[in-house]
Amino acid sequence: MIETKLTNKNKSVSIRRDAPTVMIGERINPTGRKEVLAALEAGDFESVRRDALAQVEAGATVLDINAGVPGADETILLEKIIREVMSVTDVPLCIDTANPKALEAALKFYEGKPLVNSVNGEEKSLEAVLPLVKEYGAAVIGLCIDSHGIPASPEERLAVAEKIIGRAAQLGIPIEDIVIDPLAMAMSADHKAGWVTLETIKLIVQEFGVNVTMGASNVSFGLPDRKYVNAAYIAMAIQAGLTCPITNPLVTEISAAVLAADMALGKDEFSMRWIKAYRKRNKGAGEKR
Ligand code: THG
Repeated sequence: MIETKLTNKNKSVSIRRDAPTVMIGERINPTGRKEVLAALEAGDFESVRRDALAQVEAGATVLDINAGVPGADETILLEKIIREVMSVTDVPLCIDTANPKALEAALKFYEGKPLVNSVNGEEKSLEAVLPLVKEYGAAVIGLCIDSHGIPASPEERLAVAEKIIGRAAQLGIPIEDIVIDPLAMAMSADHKAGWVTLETIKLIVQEFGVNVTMGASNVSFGLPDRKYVNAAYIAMAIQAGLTCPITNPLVTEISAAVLAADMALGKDEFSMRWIKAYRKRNKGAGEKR
């Protein structure tokens, strides 16, 4: 069984298909969230610290950190946000940046093994990111996209994953340190988008057995009542082989769907995790059925 180990100074997280799903908290991301953008532009890091703590409290065991504020110096801002987050929690981090300079600066001071988000199948990306992953002993997310764009078919997405895994191997990066992202896109824009991603996950698991992540909330962009769509979809994706979704654990429908999916797949002995989460949700509300 392939195991991806991530660490921070004091905490270690193990991602594997026979263990509970690892939720990577998505909320520290100004691209996806207007309030975060406004706070960061104002130099206010209180909301970042609060978001970090709240996501961990809600069950995230890794946090995605994205510092993409237009016009800001990403190298400086990414380091600042990571330090702020690490001042309140010690879960391993997923460093979400397309900027190799900002990435390297973060890898330099990070104490442990982070998840680099991300590399893709384009030469430029492979050449910039994989050597850094090797040098700093990190794990990395490989996106199923290359210079031709996002492939339309599951087979073509698999081919991009294969290319990334092969190039990593040439540099001595072990397969367990590659986490593949099949790419989740808006189902409202393309009625086959959800299906293609699920089929890609199945192929990747069959072929490589590697861990699989994705921006699981992407599928519901443009739809009303996103939480129900996200909850159903994430459970289906876990059944297909998703092991570490980037998602919002504060949405109860989503975190409950993850726990229920894990239980259905034999990853929750005596339903302990489900019951523990139930008690946490109903803290102070007395016993309820
Ligand atoms: N793959 C990988 N990394 C990724 C993505 C991916 N990183 C970024 C993104 N996609 C995942 N992160 C988010 C963050 C927020 C949202 C979706 C994905 C989101 N935000 C709400 C919105 O835009 O409507 C706002 C929520 C709020 O304000 O609370 O949906 O695919 N490897």
